[in-house]
Amino acid sequence: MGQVKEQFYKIATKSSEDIKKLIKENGETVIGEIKLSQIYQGMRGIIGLVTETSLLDANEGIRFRGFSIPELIEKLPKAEGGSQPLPEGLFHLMLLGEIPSQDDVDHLSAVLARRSHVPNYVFDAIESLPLHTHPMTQFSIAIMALQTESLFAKAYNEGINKKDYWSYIYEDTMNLLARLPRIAAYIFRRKYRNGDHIQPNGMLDWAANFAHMLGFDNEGFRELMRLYLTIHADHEGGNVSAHATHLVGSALSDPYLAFAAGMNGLAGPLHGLANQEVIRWIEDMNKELNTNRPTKEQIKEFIIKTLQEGKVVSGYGHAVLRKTDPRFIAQMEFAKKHCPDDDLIQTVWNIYEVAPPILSATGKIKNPWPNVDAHSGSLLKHFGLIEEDFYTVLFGVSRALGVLASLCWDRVYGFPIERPKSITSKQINKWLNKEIDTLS
Ligand code: HAX
Repeated sequence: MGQVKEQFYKIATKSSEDIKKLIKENGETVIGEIKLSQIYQGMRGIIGLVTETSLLDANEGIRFRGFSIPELIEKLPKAEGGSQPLPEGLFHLMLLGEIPSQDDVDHLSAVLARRSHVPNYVFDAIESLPLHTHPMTQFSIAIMALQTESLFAKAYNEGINKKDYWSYIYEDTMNLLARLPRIAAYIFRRKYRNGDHIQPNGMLDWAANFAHMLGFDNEGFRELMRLYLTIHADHEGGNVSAHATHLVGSALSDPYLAFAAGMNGLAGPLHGLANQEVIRWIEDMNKELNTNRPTKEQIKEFIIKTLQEGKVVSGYGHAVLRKTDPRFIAQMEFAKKHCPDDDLIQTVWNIYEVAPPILSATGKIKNPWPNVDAHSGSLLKHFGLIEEDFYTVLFGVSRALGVLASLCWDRVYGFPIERPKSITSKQINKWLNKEIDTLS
């Protein structure tokens, strides 16, 4: 057994025993009430999941195993000469619950580099798609093509004890994490660089190697990738990509099937695709106004027009957060250091000044503040990754760290198949009219 796997097993087994005891002693404790409006409105605020890797506070933002984004930036190991955290370190933290040492992270980088080989038939599957296929669709299909590699599916097929599920899920997790950057980079180079592919460099860390395979070898872009792949990794368990991965995994679908489901959710414009939509929205505004730096007054008018047309202002709002997303702030700090005078970045900051009061004034938008997607595209554009259709794939590579770490925990805990109860409106009306006693 590898050193990370052995450590995980030790920590997870102990935690698993604690959970069994907790359920035995407190399983009947009531933790909340559910209002009728909540089941019609996206289950907001209903606590229905356990996710160990991170916790989202509406006013404070995300904490990964108790650490905020600024704390991660300070405490996680860095690349030599770099100032951004290595995302492998965050994976270690989410999986094991402890801040890793530099050696731990170097070890993980080497493990991922060693496991990164992608079989040719995955590339053939990508090649069979029309070039105009959206990169997220290509990404999802490639993950599905790679599913033949699932050690969990193979072992399950041969017959394994349920106590050993976690071990194969762990192996699939590590293999998938190792291979995703290669797949994503292949899609990028195929679609936007005439199929001029770049071989991996096993001496680089996970993010730098990804940047290298995309075709960006400067240190600024590597640092951006390290930050980007860290801050997009996890956002507790209820968001669509995390929840879909967890839900599909609960049927004992292997990590490839489960993660592909998560990616199909991430590809929606109200979730991960918002990073693409933000840039398109700004470019539409610039085109209409024939400028690269719209004034605050012009931005204001364009936001009002967007709302009047019944569209969303992408990059703003959140189902849980009720303040500026700390992931937005982390990117803003990065931009202040590296590219404060960039026209697009200045526009993103101007939108941040004018949008919240307008969104608040609608009286219905619960969170008028920017989320992670409001800033990410402008930084990528600055460093030369200008193809916004690809941005959600970058998000997906990062999101794998959190949702797959969680999947390992799901199987150690032996969580059952997820199956909440649903109800019809007819049944609800009967219950409200006292024609029936209970809602079941
Ligand atoms: N622009 C316009 N209208 C918005 C809005 C926005 N940015 N945010 C919310 N609203 C609207 C909702 O559509 C809803 O309208 P209706 O009552 O007419 O249906 C109303 O305000 C109340 O919504 P809410 O309770 O404040 O927000 P929800 O929890 O329903 O939705 C969303 C949260 C993130 C989906 C929403 O804020 C939104 O659509 N934002 C724009 C898209 C976006 O940036 N998505 C990325 C979110 C972060 C993320 O997951 N990243 O991957």
